[in-house]
Amino acid sequence: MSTHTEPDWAALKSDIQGWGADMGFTGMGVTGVNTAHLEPAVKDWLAQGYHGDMGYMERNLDKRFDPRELEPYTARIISARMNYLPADTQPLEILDNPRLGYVARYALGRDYHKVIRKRLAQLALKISTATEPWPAQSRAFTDSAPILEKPLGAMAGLGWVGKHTLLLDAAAGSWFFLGEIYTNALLPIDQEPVADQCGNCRACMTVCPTNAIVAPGKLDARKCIAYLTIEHKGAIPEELRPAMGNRIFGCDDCQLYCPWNRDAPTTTEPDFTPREQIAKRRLVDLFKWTKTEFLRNTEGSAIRRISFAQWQRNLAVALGNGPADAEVVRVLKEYSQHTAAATDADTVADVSLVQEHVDWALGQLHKGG
Ligand code: B12
Ligand code: SF4
Repeated sequence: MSTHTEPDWAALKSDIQGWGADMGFTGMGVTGVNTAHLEPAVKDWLAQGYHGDMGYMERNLDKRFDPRELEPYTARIISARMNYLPADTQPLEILDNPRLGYVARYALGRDYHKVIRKRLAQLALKISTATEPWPAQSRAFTDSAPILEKPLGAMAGLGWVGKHTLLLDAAAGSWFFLGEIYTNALLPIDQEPVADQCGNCRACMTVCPTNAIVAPGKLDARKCIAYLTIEHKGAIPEELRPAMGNRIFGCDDCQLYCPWNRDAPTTTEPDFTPREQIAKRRLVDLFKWTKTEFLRNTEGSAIRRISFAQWQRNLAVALGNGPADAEVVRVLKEYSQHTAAATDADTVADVSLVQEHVDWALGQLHKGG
């Protein structure tokens, strides 16, 4: 039995929502820990092999299905969203220009993992202070633990899971990140789930360049360009390369063509301001970057989640999908010459990965022009 006076949970919840808004969160809801009903759909997804080589998706399933396995004190989950779409970045214009590299809108500014986790941790601290001497325990997450963030967000009333599998809201669209606070604070739960409003629309499914959305709400990640360019470490299957176009880090098509995103709010978060050296650059210039330039230009960005070899691999595919400009052909050919200098085992493996994609690109350009 607790010896401490119970805080006023309803008042605390409204305070948390106010603090969260001040910190830049654009929506917040509270849900309980009953997530066992998600187990069959996730297990089915894994059984189909849709996760590809994201081995971490198979691990810690007990924690994914029961938040208390991750943090035993958890009684409530606060789900929060933060908008990331920068204003005026002309995504369709970039996608239409095969000489430019398209980077997913979420990765144009500072890495959201750092931004969101830090703020949610500050919020968790505020909760502890506000409930004293009641012994609050909380922990903040964003994309950093075995958590089913989208279904939790849906349970907390932040939207519905669209056919593209992302969380979506009529007013907020889908250009937002999700993060959570697991807590023992007994905040009132948001009971009202948001109704699915996709209706008969299949825009995301038909526009997907690689047909990765195999059924409504079911994504074969192995075909998704976000997976191929970010998560996948090895060679990109040849049959998928042409459909990747100029997408060099992630993909947004299923969101760009979603009617609910037509008037979606843009971000006001200074940390998500696009970096000039990434936002609208010629592929050939990006391919010319040395490893040192890559590390410097992507410091603190989500792009640092991929290696330099993956970066060059993605660029080689995009160059192969573009026009056969003399400069492009020359730069690709030069790559083959300088790689002969590689000696240590890791570098040799990286170089042979990139080289294979460079050879493919040269073959494509030769065919085309
Ligand atoms: C693995 C992963 C990926 C993988 C696989 C994507 C996927 N759909 O699962 C890849 C690399 C492809 C990926 C891509 C992207 N990702 Co991602 N990803 C994740 C991660 C780490 C886990 C997601 C997961 O558990 N997948 C497993 C499958 C089984 O789960 P599921 O899709 O949620 O749906 C299943 C169940 O939830 C259930 N279900 C639940 N509700 C409903 C409702 C209906 C109607 C139905 C039918 C089923 C259903 O059925 C599904 C089984 O098929 C999360 C972070 C996290 N920890 O949650 C971020 C996360 C989902 N990604 C995010 C983002 C932004 C992206 C990209 C937009 C990035 C980009 N621009 O390149 C793309 C979008 C591609 C897409 N259409 O999904 C955001 C999404 C925010 C939002 N608004 O929803 C998250 C939440 C990260 C974050 N913290 O903000 N991602
Ligand atoms: S992110 Fe791109 S490749 Fe992946 S499901 Fe959406 S449209 Fe298809």
